[in-house]
Amino acid sequence: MILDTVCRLCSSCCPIEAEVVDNRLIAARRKSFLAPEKRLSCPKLAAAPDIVYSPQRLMTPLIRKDDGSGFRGAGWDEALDLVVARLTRHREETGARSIAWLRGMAADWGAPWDYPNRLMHVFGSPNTIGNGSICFVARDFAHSCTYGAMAFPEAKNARCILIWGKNDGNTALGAAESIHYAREQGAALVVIDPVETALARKADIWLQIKPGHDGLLAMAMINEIIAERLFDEEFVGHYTTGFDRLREIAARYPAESVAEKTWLTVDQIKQAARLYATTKPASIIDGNGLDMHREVFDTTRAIAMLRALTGNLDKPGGDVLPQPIPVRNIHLKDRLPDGMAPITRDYPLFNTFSDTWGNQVQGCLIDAILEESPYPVKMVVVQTGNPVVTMADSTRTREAFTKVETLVVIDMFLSETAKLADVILPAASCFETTQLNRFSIRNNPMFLQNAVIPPVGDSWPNWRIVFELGRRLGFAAEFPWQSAEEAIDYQLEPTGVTVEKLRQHGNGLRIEELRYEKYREEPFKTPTGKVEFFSERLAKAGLPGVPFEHGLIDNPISFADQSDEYPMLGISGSRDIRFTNSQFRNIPSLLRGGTGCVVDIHPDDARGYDLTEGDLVLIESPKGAIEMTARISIIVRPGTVRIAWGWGDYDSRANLNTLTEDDRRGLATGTSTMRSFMCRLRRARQEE
Ligand SMILES: Nc1nc2c(c(=O)[nH]1)N[C@H]1C(S)=C(S)[C@@H](COP(=O)(O)OP(=O)(O)OC[C@H]3O[C@@H](n4cnc5c(=O)[nH]c(N)nc54)[C@H](O)[C@@H]3O)O[C@H]1N2
Ligand SMILES: Nc1nc2c(c(=O)[nH]1)N[C@H]1C(S)=C(S)[C@@H](COP(=O)(O)OP(=O)(O)OC[C@H]3O[C@@H](n4cnc5c(=O)[nH]c(N)nc54)[C@H](O)[C@@H]3O)O[C@H]1N2
Ligand code: SF4
Ligand SMILES: [Mo]
Repeated sequence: MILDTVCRLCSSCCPIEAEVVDNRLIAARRKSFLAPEKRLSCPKLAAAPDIVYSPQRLMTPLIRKDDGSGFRGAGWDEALDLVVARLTRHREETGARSIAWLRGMAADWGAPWDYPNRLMHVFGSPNTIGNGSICFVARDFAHSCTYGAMAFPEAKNARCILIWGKNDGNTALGAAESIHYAREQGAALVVIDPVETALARKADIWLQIKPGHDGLLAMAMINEIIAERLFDEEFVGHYTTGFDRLREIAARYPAESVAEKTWLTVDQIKQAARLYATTKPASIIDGNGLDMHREVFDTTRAIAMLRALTGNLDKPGGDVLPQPIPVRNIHLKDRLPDGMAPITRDYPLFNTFSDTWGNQVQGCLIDAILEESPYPVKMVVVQTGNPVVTMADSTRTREAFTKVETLVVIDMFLSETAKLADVILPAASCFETTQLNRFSIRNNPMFLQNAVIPPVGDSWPNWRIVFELGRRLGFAAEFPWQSAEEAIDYQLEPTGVTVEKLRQHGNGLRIEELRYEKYREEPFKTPTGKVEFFSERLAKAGLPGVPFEHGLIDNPISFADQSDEYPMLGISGSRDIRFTNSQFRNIPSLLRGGTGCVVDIHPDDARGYDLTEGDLVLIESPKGAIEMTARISIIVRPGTVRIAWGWGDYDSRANLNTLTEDDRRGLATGTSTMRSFMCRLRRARQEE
């Protein structure tokens, strides 16, 4: 049997066809607009049966033994009753807000995120915390502050594509297919990346930027486009506000003064700006290479402004504004007691820019556990995340998850985080779960993530765990649903669509015609109804009204730059097409002997540090040290190393986040320095 669903083995959410025989997943294939011979195939999806039926899957709930020596198996009743008892006890002792629910990215960045929010709100805690400050949500906030929503690059129809800190060939295959297609139709390609990726090799212009300095480049490009009058006067005149302020601030960042700081040449910067501004339509694909820097918010605001300046916003082949699905908000946030602030209260605009995305600055959870600031957190439920490996400053994060009085982890595997838990609840995989994911509701058309096989072992889908906890806590009225379908239908009611109908439209259901240039009929969803080059709201909150109007927030010598003691810049990457973040190193068909757990070092640096290919290298930052095998390579510049990401579950000595810091955070989004940071190298020992 062939069934339609959406893959959630990574956040790309590819629509797929699953082949199922006797309720067993046999194989799965991505759908694509390209002819079969041109389609990109995904090794993770090819390994889906190995993942789903891995002997390491957690099959029953596990409870830590009384003497602390490992876990014992338990039934769901016992495990859930224990979780409810702990929730109740901590609420009695230190208040409901001392309980937090921490969400990772995998599998269910969707409507099911709404379920824990609903549960926590009726329970009385504002602390459902996502990881958006380091993933794309900080960027989404920047787009939203500028023109009211996150724009989607329509690269397939673009004549010029700027890929800025994104590596779609490894991380988003649908987008990569669009880029290849546009390229075949003759589109120009500019890639801005400190690493020579496969896309960089194909580019007309590749800007090998100094890591973390994209904001300066964006401001210099804005300046060039304004100074040379290459902007779209009609669009800027009618649909934007704050142009003069932007012109004034951008003039402080001419290419001539920015080139050296960004490791680029004046010509390169001007050429890229001109090519982008004069080739229409053009789209900008911005990515996670811009995230995880403290300046992410201003950098990606400046990039958002480039789209508007050039009039590429909401045009075919440009960057299109979404037509979101009007689902019901089921968060019940009004049930929280008045004035109860979340632990992320220092980031009020980021907490509230979206009606349903909620609180994102994960680091605040660590402060609350370790320093009881702004107030203590005593119990954490981790759902679909592996914070001990994926959050900044792993040493501090591990300390917090060791200290917290009760830790519950909902996962498919025994991750490094799960190993610290008091209770582990086994989760069903994305192929065993029907849900609305974010991808399916952020824009038309809608797709259903459909359970194509039953849950493996005695695992439960995330939704069922949350609903059942809700009922056991006395909230049967708020969680009346006995199935995912019932809950989704309730949420979809305002749209007139049902799960049944979505199942009949496995290739997507559009509930509104595709429209471009919507701003001609309706205002942008910003306070002024215009694209905001200057934001009054941000200025009132003490943030720069125009990006970088207060200069760079970092002083030159900080954790994010080279220093005498730590002369190298470490780059967190690459995302390997075989793995998602910390996942799948336990799948032998994907692991292939650990290949890929390497640090890329330029030959000049290798000579300087007396390192050769295959050496085990000690990489040190002011926060800690890790070990990784050297690969000598010219894909990085001298002075920078690229360190493989996500290997902390496989080998804790290779956990990149041992090197990163969370001491200083971006003012708007609480983002810490995890993408590029100071470090130094030393030979650990010669490999045999
Ligand atoms: N230094 C550095 N740090 C980073 C990054 C980086 O590039 N460099 N990337 C950052 C980014 S962008 C992100 S999004 C985060 C990711 O951070 P996390 O979300 O913590 O990362 P994952 O490794 O994807 O962990 C997901 C966990 O969810 C489990 N899981 C998978 N599917 C399901 C499911 O259906 N239900 C349940 N309950 N569990 C499931 C997996 O087994 C895994 O243990 O890491 C961030 N941290
Ligand atoms: N295979 C696979 N797919 C994934 C994931 C995965 O782990 N594996 N994770 C998923 C998640 S959670 C996310 S958020 C997305 C992320 O997917 P992407 O946005 O593609 O992120 P990365 O591949 O981490 O980094 C993109 C590029 O940014 C570059 N870069 C690094 N630092 C800088 C910088 O300072 N400036 C610029 N301009 N570029 C820089 C890197 O060299 C890299 O080529 O992928 C999702 N898809
Ligand atoms: S890129 Fe691969 S793992 Fe990610 S959603 Fe698509 S098919 Fe799944
Ligand atoms: Mo992410």
